[in-house]
Amino acid sequence: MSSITSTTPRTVLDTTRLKYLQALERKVLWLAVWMIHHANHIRPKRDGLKVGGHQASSASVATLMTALYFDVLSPWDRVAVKPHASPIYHAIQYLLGRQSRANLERFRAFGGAQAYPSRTKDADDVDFSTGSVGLGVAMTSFAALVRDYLSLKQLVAAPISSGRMIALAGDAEFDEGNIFEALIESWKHDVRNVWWVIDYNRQSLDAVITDRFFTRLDNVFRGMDWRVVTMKYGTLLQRAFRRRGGEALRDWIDACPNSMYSAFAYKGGAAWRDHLTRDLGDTSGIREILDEHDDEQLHRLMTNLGGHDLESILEAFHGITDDQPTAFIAYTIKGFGLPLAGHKDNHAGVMTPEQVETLKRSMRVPGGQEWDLFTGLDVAPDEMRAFIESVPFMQPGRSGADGRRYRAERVVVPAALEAPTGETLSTQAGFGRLLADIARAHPGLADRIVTTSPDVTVSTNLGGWVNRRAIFDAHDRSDAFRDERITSPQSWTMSPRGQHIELGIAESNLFILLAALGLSGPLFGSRLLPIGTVYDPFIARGLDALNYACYQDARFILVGTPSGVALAPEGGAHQSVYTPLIGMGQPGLTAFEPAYVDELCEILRWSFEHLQADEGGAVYLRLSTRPIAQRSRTLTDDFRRQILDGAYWLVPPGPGAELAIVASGPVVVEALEAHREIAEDIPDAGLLVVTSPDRLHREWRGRAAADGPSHIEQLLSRLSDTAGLVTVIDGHPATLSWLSSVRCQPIATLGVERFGQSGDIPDLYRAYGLDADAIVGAAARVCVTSWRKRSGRS
Ligand SMILES: Cc1ncc(C[n+]2csc(CCOP(=O)(O)OP(=O)(O)O)c2C)c(N)n1
Ligand SMILES: [Mg+2]
Repeated sequence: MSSITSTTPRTVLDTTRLKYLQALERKVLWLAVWMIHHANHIRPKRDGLKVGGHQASSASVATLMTALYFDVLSPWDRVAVKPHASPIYHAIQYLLGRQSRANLERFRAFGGAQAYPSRTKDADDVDFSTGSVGLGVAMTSFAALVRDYLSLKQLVAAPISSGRMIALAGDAEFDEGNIFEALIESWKHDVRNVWWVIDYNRQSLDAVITDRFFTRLDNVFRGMDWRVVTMKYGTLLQRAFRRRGGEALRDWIDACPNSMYSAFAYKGGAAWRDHLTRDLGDTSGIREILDEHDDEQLHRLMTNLGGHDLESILEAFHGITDDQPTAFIAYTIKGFGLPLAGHKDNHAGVMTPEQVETLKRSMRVPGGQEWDLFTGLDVAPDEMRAFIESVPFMQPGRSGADGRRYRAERVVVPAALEAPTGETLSTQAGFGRLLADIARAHPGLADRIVTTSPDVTVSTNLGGWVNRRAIFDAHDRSDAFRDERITSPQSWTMSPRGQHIELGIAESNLFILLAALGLSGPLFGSRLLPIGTVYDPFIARGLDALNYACYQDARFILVGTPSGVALAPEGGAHQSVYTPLIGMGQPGLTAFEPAYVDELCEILRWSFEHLQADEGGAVYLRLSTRPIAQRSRTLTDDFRRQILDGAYWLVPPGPGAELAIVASGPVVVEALEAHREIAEDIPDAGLLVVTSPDRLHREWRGRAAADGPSHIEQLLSRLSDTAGLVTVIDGHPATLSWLSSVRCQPIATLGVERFGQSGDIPDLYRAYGLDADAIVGAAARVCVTSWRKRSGRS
């Protein structure tokens, strides 16, 4: 166990408080173990699956989390708890009176306490969901950035503005690169008041972690101007080190490989004695230490690491009085205090009923009182109750009506936005103009918009907005190019008043920042309307973080642009193919792909409403760089509704028509061209524009028969029963292929399934079968099928 320098400051601890906390530490561990045991061995099972629940990972952080929740945290601090410590979190909330026994009895069952702490599915006020390792850790640094953004604009005040954002991280989470991306970004933004408490048990899921890694990590933190506080040894070991022979004992532990130390921690006292006698038996003082401790005491001494020693932990936490970001490296043992301790396979290990029985006896919990809050403690229940009521975390002022969640005021959204004019415009350019117009014409709305982009601000058309609303920075910085009178269309003034957060190229950071910005209302009581722009294909780079943001019900607008193969000459991996399917498949996200800018205008206006609705969510706009001729038309209320519902007839079909072309996005140009050709033979053919395959599909699937036909059923009912459909999208054809099931109609689906060629649009659309010829050809084929169906031939 190689050493990292300890910088723990010392403060005096109140011994009575320590007594309560030590009792709670035992109770928290017991309840977590029992919760998992109950789920695995007592609750009836119906499907033969192991329930699981991470007893070893839980035991690892029982002391750290007891210290945090019962002593250190203020009501304004926010915590991302290590995913596999969920049982400890629930046990603590149960003790605090914020979780029910019924939910604990249903741990990992439908509707009960969740396997991984969940903001949306748990009842006990989880601040940040965790589960996909690494993301919760990064979330705290972005939440701190959002807190600072709000506070520098005086949208929140103390004490909310001084709340710490704390991650309780597993050590293997630091194998995830996204943490380091977040670390760099938070350094660039000079983020303050973040703590990362690392449960350094030197084990991951499969194995014991390599020895040398954490000495490196220490340097990484320091390089980013973080303070590093290492809690390596507890008070028992520190006392032993001060004795004769203590120095040698310390060196022995420091030199002990992680895997050996873990193995001894599993085997217990006799193993420690054997090896210490063999290696240090002749060293003066060691024999006395060994003789004074029986096997059990020796085991307790040798496993007395900082992360299991309340005194050391409290000293370390309370020793921090400034806002410098701080990493606490807490040495722990996975499974500490349980028979699973230290075993390399303990991650998924669940204690046997016999082992739980033994633990129960040692916890002095009589049969039938396993869920009891105060049984078996050295403190009288009344005293403990009073102590719990007095802990800082439980003091009044904790957020809004729903426990720790605020209900932020709504931002008023205008009834209509004015669509930018121009004969030829891409949806991306239209978006840029719309935002710049909002900045000018709708200050109330604009003040709450915050934009962000991973180094593609200019190329996603946010330039006009940034020129008006400036870049956010904790400090005032002028634009050197402007000061030097160098001509540029972009003004990059930076100040705390700025409303665009510029990120480095790391899409994962974009989505975690959107998650944090999109929760600013419930987390900090002040609503923001975040918009993030990214090249559409690179959504895939941050997909898990996008999923993470949506799972937490964060509210934001994601703009994917350029999209499709229509960015033509760029080619290669800049082309996006299956993002429409992501838009349809991602829960919590509503996807649109407008063809025309007036559609986008209404969709964007609606999105600002949707972000604020109780049953709302996040929005994804897939926009194109392809300039197309705009239509001059008036948006009636009914037309707007249809745009939002997901489709409208651009060219209505004649009654009972036998063919319709269905187009989504700017490929409507080819659809119109093909439609003109087809109309010579089939004059009543229709052309349907799909603005949102996602909303159209969802409403169709979710609609009860009693509620009448869905929007798409109504639209398609204008066609004959046997009419053929030709769908076309600059994206994966499966996006629209489901349309054939709505009325069991023959269909031909055009779209992109390969990618990577540079070219111009005519060449690429020909190569991928999206041009007018391809549409006409598909129409001919589908008409034959349709005719066969009509005439009863197969
Ligand atoms: C992104 C992701 N990949 C894989 C997993 C599966 N997994 C769960 S826990 C774990 C190891 C965690 O080790 P550590 O963070 O050290 O936690 P410990 O249980 O040791 O406290 C892995 C790989 C996951 N949850 N998330
Ligand atoms: Mg670990």
